[in-house]
Order: sequence, then C-alpha cells, then structure tokens
Amino acid sequence: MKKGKGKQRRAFIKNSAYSILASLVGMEIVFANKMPVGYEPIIFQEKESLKSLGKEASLTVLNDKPWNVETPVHLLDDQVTPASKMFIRNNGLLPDRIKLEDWTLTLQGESVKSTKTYSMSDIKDKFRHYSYHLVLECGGNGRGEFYPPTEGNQWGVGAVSCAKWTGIRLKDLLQDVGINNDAVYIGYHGLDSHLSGDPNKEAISRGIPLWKALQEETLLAFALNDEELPLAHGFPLRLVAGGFPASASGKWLKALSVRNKVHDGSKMESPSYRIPISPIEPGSSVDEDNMRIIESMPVRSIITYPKSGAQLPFGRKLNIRGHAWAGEEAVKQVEYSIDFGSTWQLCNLEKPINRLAWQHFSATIEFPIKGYYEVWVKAIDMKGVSQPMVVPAWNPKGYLNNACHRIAVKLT
Ligand SMILES: Nc1nc2c(c(=O)[nH]1)N[C@H]1C(S)=C(S)[C@@H](COP(=O)(O)O)O[C@H]1N2
Ligand SMILES: [Mo]
Repeated sequence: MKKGKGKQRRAFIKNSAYSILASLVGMEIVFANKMPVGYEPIIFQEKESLKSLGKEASLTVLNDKPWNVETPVHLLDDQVTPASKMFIRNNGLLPDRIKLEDWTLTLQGESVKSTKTYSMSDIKDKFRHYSYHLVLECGGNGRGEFYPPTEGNQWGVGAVSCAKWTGIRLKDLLQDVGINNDAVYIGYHGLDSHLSGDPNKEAISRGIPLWKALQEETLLAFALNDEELPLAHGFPLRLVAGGFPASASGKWLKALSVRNKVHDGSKMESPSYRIPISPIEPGSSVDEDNMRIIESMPVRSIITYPKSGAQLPFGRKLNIRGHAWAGEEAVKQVEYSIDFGSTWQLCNLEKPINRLAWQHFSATIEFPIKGYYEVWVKAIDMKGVSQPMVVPAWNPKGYLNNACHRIAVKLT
C-alpha cells in the first residue's frame, strides 16, 4: 500500500513537473513520459546560451557549434537593430573575452610600408571617431529557399541587421601606416579559432578591395549602438564594410594584411562567397574561372510589421512597415501588391540616415473584401534593378537570394 502511494506521488510530481516544463517550452512535450528524470530539454540550454551571448531567447538557433543565430523577421522592426536582436554568424569558435591592455592590432602584408602595431588607446586617441548606420547582411541570407538545397545554414530572411557602428575610418589608419602603390586588397585576421582546434588554421580570413577600404563609411568599430562592442559581434575591434556581404566585416581583429593581390585567406577561395559569372544548371558545379567574388549585395526589402499570419477585422486599414537596402546603391522605390503581383502600389520610402544604411518604408492598405491575402513587397534600386519575385539563379553555395518578401494576412 505505502509503496503504491509513494509511486503515485512520484508520478504526480513527475506529471506536474512535466506540465511546468511544457508550459515553459510553450507546447506539449510529446514523449515526456520517455524523458529521463531531471533531464533538461536542450531548448533551455540554447536559451541560456542565447542569454549569455546577450541575445533575446526568441531568436532562432540554426547551429551552436559554431554559433549561427537568426532573427525572426518581425523582430527586425526597430529602425536601428538593437544588439540583443542582431543575427550571429560565426565560422569558428568564439574567442575568450580578451583584456584590452593585452590586445593589439598589427598592420602587416607585402604592401604595407612597414609593419606596425597599435594598441586600443592608439586607435581611440590618434584618430577621429565616426558613426554610421550600416547594413550587415550575410551572403547566405535567404539560402533556405534554393532548390536543390545548398550546404550551409538554411537562413530565412533574418540574417541581416542595421545598427549604429562607431569607430575610426580604415582609410585613416592605412594613411597612418603607409601603403605601397601596388596595394589592392585588405585581408583581416581574427582571434576566433578554427573548428578543428588547429591553431595554424584560420576559421575565416576574408577582406575587401582597396577601393572599399578607402570609403568614408568603412570602419574599424569599437562600439555598437553607443555601447562597447559585444563579444558576439567582434569585441574589441571589428571591420565594418556595409553593403558588402557581411563575411567581409571581420570580427575580433588581431591583424590586417595589406595585399598586392586579392587576399588568399580562408574562405576567399572558390566557391566560398562567389557566384557564377554566366548562368549554370541548378545542382551543377562551376569552374573557378566562371566564378566572381561577391562585392555589393543586391537590392532587398523585408516586411517587419505585421508578422506573417496577422489577422484583423474587415474594414480596418493595415499599416505595414519594413526596411529596404541595396548594397552599395540606395533604394529608389518600394512597391507592394495584395493581388499576387498583378498590380503594385507605391510605399512611402524614407531616405537613408547615411549612405549604406537601410531605408524605412510604410504603406496603408485597404482590403476589398474578407478573406486571405498575401502582401508582397518589392524594392528597386537607383539603377532600376528590381528584386525578383521568385528565387533568383541557383548557385553552388546558395548566396544572394533576394526574392520578394511575402506575408500572409487574414481579414475576418
Ligand atoms: N573573425 C570572424 N569574422 C567574421 C566571421 C567569423 O566567423 N569570424 N563571420 C563573418 C560572417 S560570414 C558574417 S555573415 C558576419 C556576421 O556578423 P555578426 O555575427 O556580427 O552579425 O561576420 C563575419 N565576420
Ligand atoms: Mo556570412
């Protein structure tokens, strides 16, 4: 008898513990009765780690070794992306948080006048500080829609941010160190380690052509949204090259190489961050000769309000809003359609706060009758280049899918 009661009691405790777990997870845990006692569902481990990375628990973890975290598109509604909502794309393992007094940046390479090392106070005290709002978009943003699927993180459309970056201009530092006439490329080197643990391998070491390095908006940033740069985004110093695939914006900098040729660091080789020059058959491989390095990102827009699936009473007007950007270009126009692309109306479009920042758009939509609708949005850049309505040309690594963003809306 006693034994039986004890068992029942344990079962009751277990059941109530499960129902607490279920309410924390937000839904029923289907095989809860098979879960070992005391087991912590991994979703909590992810949430804890997200917190320690300074991120909101509502971000989507695509991978935790290395960390790849996506922002659900409706969480990108802020005009300036808060650090807590910025996507993370790491290729290697996060470095330890370094002490500023132990940190230096070395300027090296065959085209530097002479190798020189800077401390953080050299950087902060010697050069003027600038702030720009800059779009960082992963080259693989939108990859999840390519067919046949390509390897890599299956990003939705939320591998993008536009935050306020503060630092010094890379061109001022290059002027201070002195570069030779044959310099054509700047490569970065970070403190993160290769997934294999091999200290002789770099997780990623990409960079930018000299013309991009000399732009006013190309920064070596030590602050994000007026606060110290978070570890996840490159503390203590990162390169920020807005408009280029974000892989060019090296985090956790320890060195920059001034090169007399295109930088040949890790992930500069084909097919990484390259796309075919002439069209290819989906699923096929491409000769290196037919590949080019991605520079300016293509035109794109996202609807950040409302969330897809929104339901509203018939008769109510809907105010939509979002952001549009176009790599090195500005956005000329944003249009929306509620009839599957048959007709398009203009959205209100703001000017960017500075070059290479995203532009905010909005529109007020009236729906003719009750029912299911889709709102499609399409941006057009200053050169007249428009977003495609369907997934653009397939490429081996699934880059640059800038198809129109669409949301579902129900009028009831
Ligand atoms: N050192 C270093 N820099 C890096 C990376 C990295 O793995 N290591 N990832 C790059 C890639 S592919 C992207 S998309 C951006 C992501 O920047 P974020 O994590 O700050 O959003 O950082 C880039 N800079
Ligand atoms: Mo990326």
